[in-house]
Amino acid sequence: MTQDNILVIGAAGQLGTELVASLQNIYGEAHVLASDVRNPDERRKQLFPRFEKLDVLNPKALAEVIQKHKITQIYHLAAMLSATGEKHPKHAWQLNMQGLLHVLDAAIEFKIAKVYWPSSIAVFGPTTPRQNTPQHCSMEPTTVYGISKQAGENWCQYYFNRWGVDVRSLRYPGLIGYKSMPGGGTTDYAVEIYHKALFQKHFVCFLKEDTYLPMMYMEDAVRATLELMHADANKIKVRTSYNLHGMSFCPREIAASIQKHIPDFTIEYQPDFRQAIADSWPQSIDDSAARQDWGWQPAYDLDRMTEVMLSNIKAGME
Ligand code: AKB
Repeated sequence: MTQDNILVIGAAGQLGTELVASLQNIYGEAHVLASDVRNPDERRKQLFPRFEKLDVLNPKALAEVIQKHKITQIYHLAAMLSATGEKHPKHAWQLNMQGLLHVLDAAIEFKIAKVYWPSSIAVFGPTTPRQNTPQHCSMEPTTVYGISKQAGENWCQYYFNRWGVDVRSLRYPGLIGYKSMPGGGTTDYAVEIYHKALFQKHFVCFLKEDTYLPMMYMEDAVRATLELMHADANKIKVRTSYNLHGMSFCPREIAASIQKHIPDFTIEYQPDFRQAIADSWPQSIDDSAARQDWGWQPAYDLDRMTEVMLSNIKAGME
């Protein structure tokens, strides 16, 4: 059996930082190459013993990295998220779409065994059923991020059907972890709130108190990603992207969960342009296809996540 060599593109982001560590545990540090458009900061220098600076919009550079490191699997995570995408729509489209196409073309050219590419609940829109959103339903995304993810899902399916590229994907809900901060998303409040609760005991929320959104603790998200990637190819029936559910809560409920540990924590609401994005997204997700096809089962609920988030952020402060 040939040794797998994994390339993670966009490794310095919120998901990449955690996924790289899990991939290192499975494949060994020597076989996981982290890459990002920027050089790593001091902390990530320690986390990424093998690193290449790489702009996925440069297909020649991508080809060189793949050949130099004999890459057999690619996790392509680089993307501009929903809120930042609305400020730079053309650039978001270019990065999210062209980046994916470069990776899929490279997968054909260099016979990459497996590709992972994240999609998002942002593929859904106002005409989508908002409760228990089905795997297959109306999708009319309102953000450029959502449009790019929806188009990307169809490209993935097309490359699989036409050229047999084994590309797999999950529609992530908002991801919440303590190891790194997200950047430019609409669900980011649910990470920031824990830091503000511990450091300032007060949080100004950019969404209204009763805005329910699908969310997931990072450990569940990383496990889902690896379970999908390690499933037998014949079990993967969805070649666009799988719905994935962890939990569903609103700002008022996450604040109440934090108050169980920090009773004097307070929250106020000042909704901004991200409210309209959140209002266009589902409140909860039906992920029965993922459960049936490759056995998905989330482990964390809101209170368990709150405990882990607060204790780990606190430990980092000491
Ligand atoms: C965002 O808020 O843009 C992301 C997402 C739901 O994909 N976290």
